[in-house]
Amino acid sequence: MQTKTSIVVNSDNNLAFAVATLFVNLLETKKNENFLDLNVLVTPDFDDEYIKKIKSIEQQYEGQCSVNVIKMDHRFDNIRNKTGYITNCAAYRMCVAEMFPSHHKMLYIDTDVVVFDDLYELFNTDINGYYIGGVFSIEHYIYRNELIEKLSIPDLSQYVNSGVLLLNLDEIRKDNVEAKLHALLGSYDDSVDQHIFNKVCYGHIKLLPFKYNVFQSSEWMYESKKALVEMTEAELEEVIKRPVIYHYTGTVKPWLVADKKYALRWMRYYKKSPFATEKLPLHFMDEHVYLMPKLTFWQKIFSINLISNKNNTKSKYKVFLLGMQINYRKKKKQKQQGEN
Ligand SMILES: [Mn+2]
Repeated sequence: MQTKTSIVVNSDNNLAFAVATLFVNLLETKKNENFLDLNVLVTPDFDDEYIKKIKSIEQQYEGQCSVNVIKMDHRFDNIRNKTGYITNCAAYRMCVAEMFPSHHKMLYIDTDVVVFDDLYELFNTDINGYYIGGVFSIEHYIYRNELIEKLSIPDLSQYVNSGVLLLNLDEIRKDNVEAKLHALLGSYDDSVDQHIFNKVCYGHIKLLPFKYNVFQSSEWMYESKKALVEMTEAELEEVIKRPVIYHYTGTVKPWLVADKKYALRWMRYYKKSPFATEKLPLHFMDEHVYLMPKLTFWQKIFSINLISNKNNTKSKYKVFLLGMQINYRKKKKQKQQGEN
């Protein structure tokens, strides 16, 4: 049976390569019978060359997907945004019902993710009676008292991360939810869209399994098992061993830091994307850093490094044990030969 999954992302010029990488990632991990309806809402100044490149994925994976790039108008250019790291186009996910009038349902995904499995099961989740589906943000639970007050909501039991949102567009249209979301833009210094979604949609949010949005910034909670306060052992195991969407929440992205978890997997999809021949626009990714082999256990304990001086005229070996340099040279003979 053929299935169809509708996905929407957003982007400005800086992250065009990440859109293409995500689309390739989705196409490489999808089941054969699942057709992908891929859409991206972009800033009004989005480069035409980038549009061509992103559209070319349709030919690259012929018959498996459709790719639409839609330019937004200027209405969000000047919204108040004090976050410093979230861009204004984050607000575009508040326009999906408006921009796709013939769709009933859509899956919004951030571009700072790595996807490990077909997403039809997630897309097909029953969200009748809800505006949105999302994954509970365990790290926000730490600030629950502050947040409950700030957002004036009864509790934080359904506070979701807005990087993966299953949007019930029929329900959103029926209650004019997008106008309510827009009205609150600029209200919070530490968030562009996430607080607003959680405030406006409170009581209409369906919690989705944790594996659909595993947070990089919550790694410490998974590792220390503090996450068990909010999830079961089985859910935690799924998050660690079988994530479906791994999300680089925070400022560290796989195109910036090569040794981050799953960053090489991200790089593999980037290399298959139409942006592979370009230098990454942000220039933070040093090719040799990501090609550098991981040190083995024994290499970490014992290593011999060739050290050159500045002008490369002299080089010598240094031996390290447990990261400390070992001085292996014999003591210099006291008598100075041939000097006098
Ligand atoms: Mn994100």
